[in-house]
Amino acid sequence: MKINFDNVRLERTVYSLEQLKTQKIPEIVFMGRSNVGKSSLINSLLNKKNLAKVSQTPGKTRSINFYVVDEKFYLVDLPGFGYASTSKEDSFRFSQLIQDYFRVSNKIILVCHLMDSRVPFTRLDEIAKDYIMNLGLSYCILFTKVDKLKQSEKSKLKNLVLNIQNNSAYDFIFYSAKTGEGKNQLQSYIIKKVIESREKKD
Ligand SMILES: Nc1nc2c(ncn2[C@@H]2O[C@H](COP(=O)(O)OP(=O)(O)O)[C@@H](O)[C@H]2O)c(=O)[nH]1
Ligand SMILES: [Mg+2]
Repeated sequence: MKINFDNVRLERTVYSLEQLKTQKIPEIVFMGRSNVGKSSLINSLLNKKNLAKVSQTPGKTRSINFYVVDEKFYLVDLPGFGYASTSKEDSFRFSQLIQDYFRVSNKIILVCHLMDSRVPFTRLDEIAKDYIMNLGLSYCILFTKVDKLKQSEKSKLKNLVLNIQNNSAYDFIFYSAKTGEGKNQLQSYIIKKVIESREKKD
């Protein structure tokens, strides 16, 4: 199967539970802390300049954006979590909308958790990761802005992940929206997941 990642349209922007619909094609979710590089990664993956807005003011987006990619899957762009000048880290939880989304949707085939390569596994990331794990969803980590890491730092991060994976192994990909590193790998990975989901259905 081929997927033309260039062929993409924003189908819906959702602000509340009432606007959520059950989907006919699989959904792949992108989530991460604000400023982690999510918009940049989405633009890079889909070969677009400004499909997802790259903003200088983190935490502004409160909606969920549903992009249809080549009519084969939804790329679901969740609001960045964890940014609120008033909230303490420990009181973090996903916004009501995000929780509603995970409760209502039954078409999620993969959750991509974006983490900043330079500051991965923050407390917020751990909480978000546990949340997804508890839902039993297929999960992977996209380490963003990897162009900012030295080779030695990259190896260190790789070893760290391999060490903490223990019995719940998950995939991870190093990505740079700046250099395009990881783009082909992520596209192939997504294609694999979409194919697997189709096979399961039959
Ligand atoms: N060097 C580098 N900078 C990046 C990369 N991805 C994003 N950035 C920068 O990080 C900042 C936040 O990016 P953005 O995509 O808006 O993050 P979002 O808030 O998670 O959507 C911007 O200044 C981007 O230019 C990357 O791969 N490499
Ligand atoms: Mg963004």
